[in-house]
Amino acid sequence: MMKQVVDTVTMKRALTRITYEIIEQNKGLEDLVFVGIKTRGIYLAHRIADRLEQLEGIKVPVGELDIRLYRDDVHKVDHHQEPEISGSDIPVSITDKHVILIDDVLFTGRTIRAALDALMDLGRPQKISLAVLVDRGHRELPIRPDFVGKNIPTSLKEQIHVNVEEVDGTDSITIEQL
Ligand code: 3GP
Ligand code: 5GP
Ligand code: MG
Repeated sequence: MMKQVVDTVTMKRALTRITYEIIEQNKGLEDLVFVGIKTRGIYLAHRIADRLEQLEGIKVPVGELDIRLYRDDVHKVDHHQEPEISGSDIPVSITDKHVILIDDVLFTGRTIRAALDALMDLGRPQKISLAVLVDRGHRELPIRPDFVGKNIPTSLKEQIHVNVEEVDGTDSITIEQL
């Protein structure tokens, strides 16, 4: 069973609000680097970068991290496996920069932990923040987002679907009962 919880307009507003929050909290936008996490986080990172350019006339570089679970069983309830980095493409040095990690869904926090590891290997950022479109709860590590589109408390039997126009043909968020 699928239930839509966020429609197109609301999702665009949430991304715009995150963009304003990033602008408000960063005096020197020149030091920012966005890093999107694998598929949908990358699209969201580009959306926020485009919006920020419209609003402030500043182009923030956007990089990518590909983080996967060791085993390909994302639909199982057992999430206690360590994600690993399977690729990165970050076009600028992150040393002394303020890196904002951007992902679609924050769940246990293990993906972000792996992302932090990967970033530390790539350079010495001055600061790392986290922006997510959805925080679905169930954290297993002391990781919290700095920018949140929507808090959606879930049960472990539910799965969030973040649809983005670039991949799914529409912007929306739905919940599926597994
Ligand atoms: P994404 O790459 O766009 O983020 O992990 C591969 C895809 O599976 C993800 O898409 C994500 O949307 C989806 N997914 C749904 N539930 C889970 C989950 O519990 N863990 C992970 N890693 N991915 C999930
Ligand atoms: P974590 O590592 O925090 O447990 O999970 C975060 C990663 O897994 C994110 O990159 C996200 O794409 C994916 N993920 C976890 N749960 C869900 C979910 O319910 N829906 C979607 N779309 N992705 C999820
Ligand atoms: Mg994701």
